[in-house]
Amino acid sequence: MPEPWIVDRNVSEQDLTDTVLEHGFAIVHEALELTELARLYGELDRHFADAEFSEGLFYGKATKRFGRVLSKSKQAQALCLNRFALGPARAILGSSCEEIQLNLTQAIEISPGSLSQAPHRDQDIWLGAAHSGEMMLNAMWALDDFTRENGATLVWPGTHRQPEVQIPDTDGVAAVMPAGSLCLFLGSTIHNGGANFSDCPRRGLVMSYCLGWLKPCENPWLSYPPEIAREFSPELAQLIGYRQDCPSLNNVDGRCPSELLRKDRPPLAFSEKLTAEQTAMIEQFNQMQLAYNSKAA
Ligand SMILES: O=C(O)CCC(=O)C(=O)O
Ligand SMILES: [Fe+2]
Repeated sequence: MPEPWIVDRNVSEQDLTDTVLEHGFAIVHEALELTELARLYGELDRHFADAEFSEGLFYGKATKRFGRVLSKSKQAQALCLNRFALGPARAILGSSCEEIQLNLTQAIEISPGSLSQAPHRDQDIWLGAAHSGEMMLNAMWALDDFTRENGATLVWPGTHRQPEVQIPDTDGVAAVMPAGSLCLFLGSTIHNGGANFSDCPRRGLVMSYCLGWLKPCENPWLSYPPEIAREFSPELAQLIGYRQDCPSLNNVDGRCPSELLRKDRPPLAFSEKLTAEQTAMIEQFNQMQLAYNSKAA
C-alpha cells in the first residue's frame, strides 16, 4: 500500500491539492518528462559547479545554493508554470489574494557529509505575521534521485495544523522520490533538508509561491530587472511581480510595472485598477454628490 501522500502524474489538480491540505505535503512521482529533466539538469549543472558553499547555521556548511534560477535556465521558466505546482498553489493561496506570486527560486545541493538541517517552517521568514490561512506553497523538484541516504527532504506530516514550531521528537518522513519528481509542501509544514550519508551530492530545485501581497523571499525585480523579464512569457512576468493589484498596489509611476517590459513607452497617465466593490462605492458617492449639487443649484 503506497503512502497516502504519494500520487502519480495522472492525479487531478483537486486530488493533489486535497492531499497537500490533508498531510501538509504530497509527492508527485515522475512529474517531469525525462527530456524536461535532462534539459533542466544540463542548464543548471555549471551553476552548481560554480556556486560557493553556503554560509550560516541554517543553510549548513556543506550545501551549495544559488537563486535567480529563471535567468539561468529556460526549463526552469517552464517549471515555474508547471501545472502540478502552480495549480495547487493557486487553489490553496488564491482565495486570500488577487493573484499569487513567486516567492523564490533556489537550487540546493547537499554535499556528502552534510548534517541534517534544523527542522523549520518556511513561512517564518515573515516572522510570525498573522494570517489565518496558508501563506506559501513550496515545490521541491528532485534533480537527482532523493534517497534516505543522500539527504532527501524530510517532512513531518500533519505539522501544518500545529500552532507553534516545535523541534519534533519523531523522525520525519523522507521525501524519497526518483529524479524528476516533485514534493509539494506548505509554508506551515515542518521540514528540513536531510543529512547526506552517501558519496554523491543531492541536487534539488525549490520554487515557492506565496500570497500576492507579501514581500517575497527573493527580491524579484532586482533578480529579474526589466531587461531580463522582457524575455519571459507574460504569465511568468506577472508571477514574478510585473503586475498591479487593485487598486494601485505595486505601481510604478501610477502604472502597472508590466509597462516597463514594453520597448515603446509613450508618456502615460496614472491609471487605477479598482475592484467591483470600490467602483460601486465611488459611483454611489458621486451620484449622491451630483444629486446634492443639482438640488443646491
Ligand atoms: O534541501 C532541502 O531538502 C530543503 C531545504 C530547506 O528546507 C530550506 O533551505 O529551507
Ligand atoms: Fe525550508
